[in-house]
Amino acid sequence: MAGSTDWFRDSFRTEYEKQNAAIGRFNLAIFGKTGVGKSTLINAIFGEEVARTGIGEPVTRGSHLYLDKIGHLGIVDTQGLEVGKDNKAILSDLDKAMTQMRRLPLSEQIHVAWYCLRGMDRRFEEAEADFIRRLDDMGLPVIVVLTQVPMRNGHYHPDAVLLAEQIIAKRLPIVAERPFMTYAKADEFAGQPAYGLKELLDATFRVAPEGVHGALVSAQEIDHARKAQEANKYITTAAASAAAAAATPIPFSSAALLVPIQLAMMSRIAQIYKIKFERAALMAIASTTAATQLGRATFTSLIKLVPGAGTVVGGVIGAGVASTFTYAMGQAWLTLCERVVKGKLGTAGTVMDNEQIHQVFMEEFRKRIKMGPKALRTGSQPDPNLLDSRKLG
Ligand SMILES: Nc1nc2c(ncn2[C@@H]2O[C@H](COP(=O)(O)OP(=O)(O)O)[C@@H](O)[C@H]2O)c(=O)[nH]1
Ligand SMILES: [Mg+2]
Repeated sequence: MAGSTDWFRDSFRTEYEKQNAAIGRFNLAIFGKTGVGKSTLINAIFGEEVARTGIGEPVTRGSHLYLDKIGHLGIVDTQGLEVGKDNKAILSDLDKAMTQMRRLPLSEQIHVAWYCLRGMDRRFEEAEADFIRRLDDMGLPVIVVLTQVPMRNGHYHPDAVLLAEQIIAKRLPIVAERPFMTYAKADEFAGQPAYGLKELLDATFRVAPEGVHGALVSAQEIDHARKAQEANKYITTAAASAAAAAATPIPFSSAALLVPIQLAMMSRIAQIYKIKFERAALMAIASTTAATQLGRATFTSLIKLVPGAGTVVGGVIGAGVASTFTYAMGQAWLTLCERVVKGKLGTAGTVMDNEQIHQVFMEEFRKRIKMGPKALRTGSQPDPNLLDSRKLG
């Protein structure tokens, strides 16, 4: 039945859009001369897609600063102005932009600045120190990044160490009071692996406002543990919401009331893993629809698999079942998203891939409902028994 799939897609889209807005955007300003490796660095941390997009739009009318929005990431870059040559113009444009942005929501402001220098390049000039001090004056946390620094046997190239020492000696208002050494793209010929990216990302997290951490978790592609942690946070929230919904004094007789909660959770997780709507929708349909029932969404009927669900009189769901059901859905979906992103599963859409997606999802789902409330009680999961007794009381 095409109808039920359409209904599913529409509901999923609504939740996906809501979550998209809720996650917001992390905006990074990046400075450094042409060729130091800014684009390479951005690509290494935020993915290839960033490079393929356009130059963005001026942050304010007539500004030489451009904001390029790529999902939950915003990159503020200079266009037609060169750091070093045009510092005055850049800082004046930035000052104007920062003042205007102060009145906007957090996601529309600039949160962190990376000031990039090639580790092997040259001396650190006083003009650069001034530039950095001005960024700090404007309220921007500044991270100094030394790019393309060769490293061997745990030692950085001595030229880069000298440069770093020069910078440290200036006692600038920079994050960690020192530059971050990086090599963004492995050089196979030189046998130089990439390094320093995780440290740079961690430092960025430390100084980025709490309110955009979720956006930064989604935007970055190198720290999967952070993604899983963020996803688990939302599964916990959704399981608690489901339990609360089931525990309200007005009894309901359908699992359908849990659907918006679960769709919100699934869209949130999909976006944490940068899975676009079209793909996520295909995955969700394939997950919850058996190939043998082509086109017939079984999203709500999965609840019958939860122990205890079948015995409830009149189909009224208890808080424990609602919570276990949602928790299992979330964990199965998380596993699926992780595998898809790591390229361990094909793309949804073909019969073969749909079958595989369905199998992975169901296997994980069954595993989680068996662990059920017991798994929920340990750790920080909501206690379904507690919520159950609240319902009875
Ligand atoms: N192997 C390697 N090449 C790099 C690295 N960083 C930059 N490059 C190269 O240096 C050149 C300039 O880098 P790019 O990122 O375009 O500099 P941008 O002008 O600051 O954006 C390109 O050819 C990059 O491939 C790096 O970490 N490793
Ligand atoms: Mg570039």
